[in-house]
Formats: sequence, structure tokens, C-alpha cells
Amino acid sequence: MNFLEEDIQSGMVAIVGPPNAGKSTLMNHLLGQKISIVSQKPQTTRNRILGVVNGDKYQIVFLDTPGLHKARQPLNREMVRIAMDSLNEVDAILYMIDVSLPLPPKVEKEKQQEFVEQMKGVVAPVILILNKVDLLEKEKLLPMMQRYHDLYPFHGVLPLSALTGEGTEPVVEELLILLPKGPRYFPEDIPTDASERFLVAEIVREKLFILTGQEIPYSSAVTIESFKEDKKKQMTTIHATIVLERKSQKGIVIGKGGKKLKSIGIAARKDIEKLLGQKVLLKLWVKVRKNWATDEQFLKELGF
Ligand SMILES: Nc1nc2c(ncn2[C@@H]2O[C@H](COP(=O)(O)OP(=O)(O)OP(=O)(O)O)[C@@H](O)[C@H]2O)c(=O)[nH]1
Ligand SMILES: [Mg+2]
Repeated sequence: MNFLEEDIQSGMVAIVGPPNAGKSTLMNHLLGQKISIVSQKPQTTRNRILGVVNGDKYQIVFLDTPGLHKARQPLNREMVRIAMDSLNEVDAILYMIDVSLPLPPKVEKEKQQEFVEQMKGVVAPVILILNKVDLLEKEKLLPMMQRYHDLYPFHGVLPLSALTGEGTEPVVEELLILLPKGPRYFPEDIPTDASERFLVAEIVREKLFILTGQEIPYSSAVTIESFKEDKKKQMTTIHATIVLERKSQKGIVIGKGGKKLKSIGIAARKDIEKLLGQKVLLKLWVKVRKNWATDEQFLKELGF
């Protein structure tokens, strides 16, 4: 080991919490780049997304996870399992909740009890993140912090806004109190372990979450059929398939005269070009695979 690396702290940190709390937004903010997809709809993140943050004397490997919820379908159960498993694989946990919506005391109590259930047997220290304080009346914050403080032996309670960045500096500071000494797990120029193919499929899925409504985002998956870089032309040609559960959904995703699919493709291509740093030709297909979300073989192909 390089002697300069002797004093390095490094460790893994899971970001967990209910769907839509802002977990992916926070990870992207801490990374300073967009790795994890974000939308206004719950259950956007389906896999464990790894993001590496490097400082002069530290490396923090964040695990963004799917939202914890009461899951019935096999896909959702997998999502929750991934999030719950991460709790036992890490050196510290950021448990994040959205505090922008006032909850009736009874509902808040129920959610707190769920939290205590989820933390049973967890040994890693937990920092509670109260997110979206940009939307919260300031005088509500202190009593809320107190109510959570009494709930669990948190290492700390941090109110912040993952969206504006307000209050996020102490996150890394607090984590550095908790993380062990150790070498960097990842080279400093590698922000994630996810493949470009996976990230591209995620970008297309994000546009489906943003641009389609009803059940479509939850009935769709995205697979990459081919990914070819032309080094001379500095251009990548990507063929991706949007997989839907039912025939009736195909028309909705394609839209009148192909308009919807076109807007999904344009929005996705822009982000993919940013990711790959070159021109992209993106071809999208729409396919029906009945009940893919309960098809174990297909779920495996999606990385579950
Ligand atoms: N106003 C405000 N909005 C936020 C903040 N953080 C996240 N959001 C928004 O909340 C929504 C959900 O954010 P995500 O980062 O996708 O939430 P998530 O916890 O990863 O959600 P899942 O992956 O579905 O579990 C998006 O519309 C974000 O822009 C915040 O601090 N303030
Ligand atoms: Mg997410």
C-alpha cells in the first residue's frame, strides 16, 4: 500500500427509507453527478445502485436502494429484499424520510414503528435524514427532530434538502466519525460499478417514469439489445427494448403517430449522450412480455 494512503478512511454506507424520500437525489448530490435515476413517482429505483465519493483522505461507497414498502409482487419483494440486505452489508446507514408532508400523529407513529421493525438486528450505526426541509415550515423542524430523537439511538439526526443541497455538508462529516480506516475499494476515477448498458437502460426507464402515467412505469422494464461504439465517428448506436406486461399498454407507450415513444427517445438520448460523452443514436422498440414481473428468468436477466 502507498504510505500516503495509510490514513485513509473507507467504508460502505446504505441509503434506505420509504419510496420517494429522495434517496437517489441525495446520492447523486453527494457524487456531484447523476448515476441514479429520479422521478416524482414512488418505486423508481429497483436495484442497488453504487456510487463512490472520494476525498483526499476518504472513500465512501454509497448504496442507493429501492424504497422500503409493503411488497406483494415478486419484483417488489426483490426490491425490498435488496434494500433490507444492504442494511447488514454496510458500516453506516442513512435512513431517509420525507418530512415535507404533514402526517397525522397516528400515521407518523405507524411509520416509526415500521422503522423500528426494519432496524431489528441491525448493528450498523444509523443517521436519520429528514429530507425536503425546503418544503417544511421552519418552526415544525425542532419538535419533529425531538420526536425522532426519542425513537432510536441514532448516531445523529440531520435535516436537509437533497434537492437544493442545503444542509448536506454534515452528511460526510458525520460519516467520517463512523467509518473505519482502510484502503480505497475503487479507483478514484470510477464513480460506480454499474455497466454503461445498465445505466442506459435506467435512463430510458426514468423517462418512462417521467413521461407516462398510470400503471405504465410499473409495468415496464428496459433491456439493451445492442450497444456499438464507432470510435472513428465518436458515436454509439444503442438498440433498447421497452418491455411491457400487456398488449393494451403498447399503444399508450407508442402514442399517436409514435409521438410518445419519440419524446421518450429524445429525452433519453440527451442524457445518454451526457453519460457517454459522445453522440448517440438510440433506437427504441416496444415489446410485450406477459407478466414479466413474475417471470423469474426475466427478473434474473434484469439483474435481480
Ligand atoms: N422539494 C424537494 N424535493 C425533493 C428533495 N429530494 C428529492 N426530491 C424530489 O422527490 C422525488 C423523489 O426523489 P427520488 O430521489 O427519486 O426518491 P427516492 O427515495 O430515490 O425514490 P425511490 O427510488 O422511488 O424509492 C423527486 O421528484 C425529487 O426531485 C428535496 O430535498 N426537496
Ligand atoms: Mg430512488
